[in-house]
Amino acid sequence: MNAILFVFLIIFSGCEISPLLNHTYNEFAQAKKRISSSTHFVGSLNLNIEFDWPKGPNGNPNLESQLQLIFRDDEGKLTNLPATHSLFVYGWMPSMGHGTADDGELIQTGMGTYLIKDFYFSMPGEWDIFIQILKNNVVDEEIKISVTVPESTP
Ligand SMILES: [Cu+2]
Repeated sequence: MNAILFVFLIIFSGCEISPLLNHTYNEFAQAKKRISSSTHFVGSLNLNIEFDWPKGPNGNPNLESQLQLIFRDDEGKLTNLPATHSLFVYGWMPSMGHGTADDGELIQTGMGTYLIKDFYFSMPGEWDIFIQILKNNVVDEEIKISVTVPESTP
């Protein structure tokens, strides 16, 4: 009888505190808010960011890279950042602890569409791109995207 109760308690408490279940739930909640597997969800704005490279990424410091950020609502509609908000994007190489040669210049190219041009990596390798969402010039949310940067991208 004691043995049965013991097994019962293990099963019961296991269900209640399982980190696996919590993990699955969080993944599910996140997946529901992302409009596609290639977008990143910005919780503070309830918007998705689509991230791509119109040019590069180029690890050769003499070759320009360009990043494009496209913001969409949960129905996929292009959406501008609110007037109170702005963006700051920079690159960082975590293994060596340094930044890029130039983090470039951000311009808006269309509804919900932003381009960072004149962006120059200082070398090829594993880089993190940080997208900071600022509200009244204070960082409200930061999104990190890890990229493998080759010497050049044809
Ligand atoms: Cu480096």
